[in-house]
Amino acid sequence: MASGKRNLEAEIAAEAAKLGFADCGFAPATLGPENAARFQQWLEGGCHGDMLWMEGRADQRAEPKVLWSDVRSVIMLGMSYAPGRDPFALAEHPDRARISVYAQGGDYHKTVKSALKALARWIVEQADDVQVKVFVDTAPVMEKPLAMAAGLGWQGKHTNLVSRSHGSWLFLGAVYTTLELAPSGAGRDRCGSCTACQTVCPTDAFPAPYRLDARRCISYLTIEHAGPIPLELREGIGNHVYGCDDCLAVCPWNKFADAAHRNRAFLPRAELVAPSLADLLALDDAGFRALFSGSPIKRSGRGRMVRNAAVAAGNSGDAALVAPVTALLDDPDPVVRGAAVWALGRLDPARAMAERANRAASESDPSVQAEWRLADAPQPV
Ligand code: B12
Ligand code: SF4
Ligand code: SF4
Repeated sequence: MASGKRNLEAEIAAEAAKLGFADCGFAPATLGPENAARFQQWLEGGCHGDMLWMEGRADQRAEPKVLWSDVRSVIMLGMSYAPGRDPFALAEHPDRARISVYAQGGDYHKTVKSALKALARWIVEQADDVQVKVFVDTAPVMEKPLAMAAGLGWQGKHTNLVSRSHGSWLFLGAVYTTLELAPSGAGRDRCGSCTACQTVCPTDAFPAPYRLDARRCISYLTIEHAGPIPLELREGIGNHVYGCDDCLAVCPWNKFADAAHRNRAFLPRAELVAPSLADLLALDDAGFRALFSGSPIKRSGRGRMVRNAAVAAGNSGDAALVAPVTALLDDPDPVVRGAAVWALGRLDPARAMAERANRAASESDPSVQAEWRLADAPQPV
């Protein structure tokens, strides 16, 4: 170690860069009452839908010191997943499924977590009695406001962190530590008069800039939400089958993002770039597990993916999908059967009527019965 006073912040940032992080900053271990009040308002408005885990430990989520009283500083890390392709490229190919950029490669939870752990190990070796805890995504930690406080960028009107160097394409991770580190200074909002993310949203999920109603967000509907997708939002989903990037992808700050900075773990897997809806509709459990092994999609299960593919098929206007959708009318999962009824009503109303005569009376699940009743008044694409 060189003699003289150490610049531990610079050393940590250099170590983070070696571990594959694109950015690193330091924040005081507090988010303050304004953040807590906004978060509380969001919960009280029901914007979290059925993500009830957002309510549990809300006080710890809103304030780092409530989660861990010994924390003195927060180190925020960003890892780039900047895409090499236009995320809108498949919007005009309704027979193909759009998988959001973040889910086309390896699972970021694993990649970011293992890099955070390596950084934490390095930090505890630098001084006596230093304690650290690492978090990515699933812990009660508000990563976006913390990243803004640590100077990684600002929370854009789409609510995600925007970086001047990496646009909207950073995964975030946090290291809470007992070390006193000099804060980097908070990021400044550079959205200005831009409203691109607000107007592009296909399901109108922003009641106001900087505020997202997750219940209307395609990311929530296709990944987090377990039951039937609300009828009025199905059309807006288009051919998105897992997550959505539309509000991120239109952000003008992405022009500074370079796919060369993308961590290699997030290179897209060829079979997840433009999968055909017909193939996804035909997935059984084993096929689902094989296709999505090592991907974050695996966690959501086959039923949700096939439900989403059926909704996308209903939006496709593609007569070739009538057969695979019809096959799903006998699926053991009622959520899949229900989505298939809706899709068939859109793709081939006459066939839907014929199938209804054969099946509606013997259907035992109330949600699927409701879909058959709706199929009475089909809305062709
Ligand atoms: C719950 C969650 C979701 C939910 C809700 C999203 C949301 N906006 O809250 C759903 C399932 C919809 C979702 C979707 C996505 N998510 Co998500 N999600 C989370 C999670 C677990 C918690 C987020 C949270 O705390 N929400 C609560 C709300 C209230 O917090 P907030 O958005 O910060 O709200 C603040 C603003 O509204 C602000 N505010 C209100 N009014 C005003 C006014 C002004 C002027 C200002 C400045 C601020 C402001 O105050 C609120 C409190 O601070 C985080 C991981 C984590 N632990 O932080 C990942 C996380 C936010 N998700 C992430 C990603 C990548 C996504 C998707 C892009 C995935 C995809 N492609 O489908 C989409 C993006 C959708 C979108 N536009 O947000 C990344 C974002 C990285 C980044 N650069 O910001 C995170 C950080 C995960 C990670 N570790 O990388 N997600
Ligand atoms: S992720 Fe898609 S659906 Fe969700 S807010 Fe952004 S544009 Fe809207
Ligand atoms: S699209 Fe425009 S308004 Fe939305 S986050 Fe980016 S700069 Fe801000």
